[in-house]
Amino acid sequence: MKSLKVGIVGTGYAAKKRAEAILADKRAKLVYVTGNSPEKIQDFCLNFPVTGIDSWQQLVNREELDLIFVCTINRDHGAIAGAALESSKHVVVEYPLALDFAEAAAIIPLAARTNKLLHVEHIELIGGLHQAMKQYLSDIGNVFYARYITIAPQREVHPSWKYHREMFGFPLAAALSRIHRLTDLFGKVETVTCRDRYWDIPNTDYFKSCLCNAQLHFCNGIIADIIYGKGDVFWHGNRTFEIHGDKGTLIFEGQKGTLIRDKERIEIPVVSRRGLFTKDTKMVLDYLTDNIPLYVEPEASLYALRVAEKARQASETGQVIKVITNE
Ligand code: NAP
Ligand code: BLA
Repeated sequence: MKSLKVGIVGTGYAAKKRAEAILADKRAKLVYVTGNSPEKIQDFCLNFPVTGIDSWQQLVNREELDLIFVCTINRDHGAIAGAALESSKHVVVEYPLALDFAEAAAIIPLAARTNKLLHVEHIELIGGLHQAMKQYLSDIGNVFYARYITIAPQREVHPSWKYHREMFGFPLAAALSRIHRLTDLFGKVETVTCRDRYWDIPNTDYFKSCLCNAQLHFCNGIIADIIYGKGDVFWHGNRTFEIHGDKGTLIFEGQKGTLIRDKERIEIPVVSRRGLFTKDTKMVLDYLTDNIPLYVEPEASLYALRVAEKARQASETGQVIKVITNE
């Protein structure tokens, strides 16, 4: 069987993981890569057997390519994914599909029109923590409250896209997995409130820290808090996901999971976060070669993005914002 010819946009962590996975799989062949700085493109080509190209506009129009991985900064996802679909390529894009909801919503029909795959990666769904949450959810009775905190202290913040308003985007659209984990578990959202705060680097679009705190009110009555923070104002990291039910509580702190019921405290093993890009890449190739369904549809990602957009509106206005699903 002919192997799928692959191009990658990006040279960072996600791009490297994709390249490793493609090189290890006979069903695909890594052909081209492009990125931001010429030095990083060159480094990438020294580390992997691949040809460098100057720009993503050139890469997405290469006749011979079948499949494009979009692994660059959030600001550019929508434009690149859209152009690649227009050029009749299968597209895999790291979340978010686009930072803007309307832009993302316009890309999904392009895939149907060209009869190509559009896969928005959501590795958090195939990770150990989420799988364990799903497995044990029925052990805690009726869920009424959830809280997901990710705080990442950084001692010296250098200007980078992850600390830039436009390139990173609104934190809950950028770090979309925070909302997506919750919508995957609890369904549709009725209303959202949110507050955010930035510690800006004066006279630039860069910041040194940010904090974003949203509360989602689900249609089934569940309340969920999302707390996202990073940067040099934080002195203690925290990655805690807890779900409270009327029969018990599930708490995951880092990789350590516990189910608490009556006097019981049951330890829940969680497999490591490593290997998820490899798993995602394999599932994409399973789909393209054997039609095996993928684990997530772009519409689910788009819904999370809608909630993120409403959270952004809530933080701008200080109001409770309705998430209307039939807009
Ligand atoms: P990364 O390691 O920082 O790589 C970022 C890439 O974007 C590099 O190729 C970098 O090139 C390029 N870039 C930086 N600034 C740019 C600019 N101003 N204009 C154009 N390109 C620029 O980031 P990453 O972790 O691979 O993340 C890539 C994407 O994957 C992001 O959308 C992220 O949200 C998503 N994602 C990542 C993970 C993860 O585990 N890392 C998980 C889920 C989703 P230079 O170095 O040459 O500047
Ligand atoms: C998500 N990780 C992300 C994202 C970025 C990074 C930019 C997307 C935005 C977000 O959801 O926050 C970047 N993650 C990093 C960096 C480190 C890190 C620079 O852990 C530095 C160590 N990602 C990795 C590594 C692992 C990893 C080394 O770079 C695991 C060993 C996993 N990152 C990982 C997972 C997600 C993610 C599983 C999905 C988010 C989630 O779990 O909710």
